Amino acid sequence: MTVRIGLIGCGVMGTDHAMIIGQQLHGAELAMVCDADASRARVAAEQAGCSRIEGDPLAVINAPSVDAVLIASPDQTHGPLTLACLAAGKPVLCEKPLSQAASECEAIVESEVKRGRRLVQVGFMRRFDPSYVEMRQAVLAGIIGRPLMLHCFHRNVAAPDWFTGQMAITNSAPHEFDIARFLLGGELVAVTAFQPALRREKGGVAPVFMVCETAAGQLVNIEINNNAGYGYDVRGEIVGERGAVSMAAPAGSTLDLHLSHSVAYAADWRPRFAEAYRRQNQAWVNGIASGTSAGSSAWDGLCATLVAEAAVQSLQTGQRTPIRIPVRPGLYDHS
Ligand code: ISE
Repeated sequence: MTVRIGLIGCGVMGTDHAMIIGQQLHGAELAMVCDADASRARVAAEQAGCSRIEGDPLAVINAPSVDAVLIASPDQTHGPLTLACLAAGKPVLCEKPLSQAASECEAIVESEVKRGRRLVQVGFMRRFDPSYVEMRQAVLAGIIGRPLMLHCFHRNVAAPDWFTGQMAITNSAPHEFDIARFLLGGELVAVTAFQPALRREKGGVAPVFMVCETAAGQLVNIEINNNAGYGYDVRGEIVGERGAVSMAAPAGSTLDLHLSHSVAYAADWRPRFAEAYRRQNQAWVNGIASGTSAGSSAWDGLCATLVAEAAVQSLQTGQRTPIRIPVRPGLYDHS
């Protein structure tokens, strides 16, 4: 079976997904591409040998020639388009976040529970990153003892001037919210968010620093720094009662020159997590072909958005803010 994929959104991530589908996946093809800008759609489609361009996302979702949908359009469209995929009975891989509003995530969960099977995978690709997988395996094997703390850095080179601390939480930080749940195997139940003072002339968004507490009494600190300046740098370390396990970022080479030894940073998340995206998308396609599901579910998407909403509230109030996670439906017990 070749899974015929409809792609919605041809910005930075959509274009990258088109390349992955066309050049790296087995058992899938790009059947239709949609973007409001037809020229962007054509560029993305050409990377995958696709000739079907569409301007209406619902036409893609409901097309008989499309078996599954990949949503890579702007964040605020993710919820409604995912609901439209469920209404059409089509498997969907939705880029993170599932929605910026927990209420939309809840509607998606409710729709899936009524249907009685998972159709939604959320694009938290770090669960497929080899380094994070090894860290999770170390926790499951008990190698470092009971995990006590998780330290997370998430640094981008630069963000546009309109990028805000709230966006750092709702757009960038969901990766850490989801990977913390994946690595520690539990829920986040409270969050306190801070920002350091920047020199006025510096401009741009200041880093956001969060301390999350888990239901098991562990601590997770998360630095989101969208204007780090030096490189795309994501790090993680789990500290246990007997040891620690840290992420090892992939490096193609090291350079020895002028009395220095160096490793280059990626410019952004696409090269840094290229293998994670490939594995995530291949797992999605394999799941569709075999009638199973993979990766982060709509429930995981809801939990990440609930954490984000609480973190935004904490940043606004300066208070420690509880995260109210509802009872998980049985549909998601083993996903
Ligand atoms: C972007 O959407 C991503 O998913 C990247 O992983 C993250 O580093 C970046 O900050 C987000 O804007």
